Amino acid sequence: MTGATQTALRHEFSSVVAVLVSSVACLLTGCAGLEPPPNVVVILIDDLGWRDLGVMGSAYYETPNIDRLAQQGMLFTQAYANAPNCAPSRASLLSGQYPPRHGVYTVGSSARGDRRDRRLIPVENQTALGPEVITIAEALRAVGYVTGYFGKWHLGGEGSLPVDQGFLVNVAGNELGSPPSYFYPYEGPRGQLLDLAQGGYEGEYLTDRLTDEALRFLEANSEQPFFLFLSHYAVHTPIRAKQEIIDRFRDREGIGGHDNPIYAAMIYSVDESVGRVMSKLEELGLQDNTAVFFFSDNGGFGPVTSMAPLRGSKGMLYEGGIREPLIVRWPRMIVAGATTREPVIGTDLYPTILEIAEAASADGHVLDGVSLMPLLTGTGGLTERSLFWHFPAYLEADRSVSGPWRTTPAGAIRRGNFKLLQFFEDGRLELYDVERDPGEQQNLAASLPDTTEHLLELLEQWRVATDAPVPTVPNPEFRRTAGRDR
Ligand SMILES: [Ca+2]
Repeated sequence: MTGATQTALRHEFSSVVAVLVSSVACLLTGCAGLEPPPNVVVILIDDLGWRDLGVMGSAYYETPNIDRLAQQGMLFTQAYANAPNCAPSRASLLSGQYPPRHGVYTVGSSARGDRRDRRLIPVENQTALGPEVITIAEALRAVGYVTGYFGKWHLGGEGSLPVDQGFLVNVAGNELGSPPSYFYPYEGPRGQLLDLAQGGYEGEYLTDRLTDEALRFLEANSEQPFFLFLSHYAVHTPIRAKQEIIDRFRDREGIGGHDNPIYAAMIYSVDESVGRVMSKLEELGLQDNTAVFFFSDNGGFGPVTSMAPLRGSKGMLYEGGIREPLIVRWPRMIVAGATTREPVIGTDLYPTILEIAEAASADGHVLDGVSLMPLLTGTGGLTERSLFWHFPAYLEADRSVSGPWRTTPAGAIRRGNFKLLQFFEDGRLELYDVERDPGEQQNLAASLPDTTEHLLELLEQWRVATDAPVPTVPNPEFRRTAGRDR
């Protein structure tokens, strides 16, 4: 017997022993150690409002598949986006970091609206997520996951695309924040979704097509751990949907501020997408070993939907601009039908997914969120903490707002039942008990000075710790006029 043969035999013997040991462990523990790593699916909707689902209380929109997802998993009723609009919220979701760390504070320019209405020079904005940022996809790649991105990216073009940030596959993700068209061939004055320019048919709808592409990814990768990020362009403007579904809502009476049949049809198509993803997982036998996250990037668009009783809409740090439906389904670990009121935030997804995949955070990569596994598994709560927002930018009004702004530069903190907003133009403070007063109607800043001061101190400390720039330089072009003074 040669030395090499002896070594080979020794190896064989030790693998036999390993199998025996794990088989005994299997008998004792129910084979947990032998199950393949769980798959992770994130379904991110664009601009879906807090109440835009049946399970969140809409009596107009129809979302049977998403409602079922909630019944089979855990529903978070106080989940927050990291920002009130698309790009920064997405940058935080993918990086696990608050905006001051990655520099994406808003969409496009921070100096939006009429320059004469801006009292301050806003902080410069970064429109792409820097390639040095280690995304959740890169962290999962490091432990062998196949990663696929489908749909809206909005975090930069060439050099900053999903394929530059850990995704092996990218379909239709680019610098665009909304689709040039919702119908094949997805072409309009602002460009085209080139990845989808082939292989479609007349009348094909973008939400359906992205789902087709995502299902193909699931089929192709069902034998190995995968991370699917399905990022629908829906339900962002342009408000366009399939006629046969619009007709379903056409004669239905609106209720609770929900009354737009085209928007309802967009949501309905998103719901069908969720249903098809779940059916495919079941068909592949992966429904129990896949953790599915359903979330949105910011509050609903004021002119088309209502977040009432919450105040505000997309583009504001009031609850209507940042509170989101969040559902997590993972039968292996999560008790079906659970609901939690615990305040959580987009940056919590990164560490939660790391824990699910038994992956580690890269050295030196700061994570601002916490893993939600104790909540999901019912094994405990989260340690008391504060949630923070930093929006040093201007956003012009939409049709749902009077005056020039949805927001002027502002920051916010949520701790316990309280939320403090600070507006940088004049230092104005607003304190709300969002448990008792989710509509943020009663400003308690003057009546609860100790709480106000405490939260302001925590907010300022956080800005120092994250090196968050606050706009302070007056805008020389500012003109106080009757029409514009607010
Ligand atoms: Ca958005």
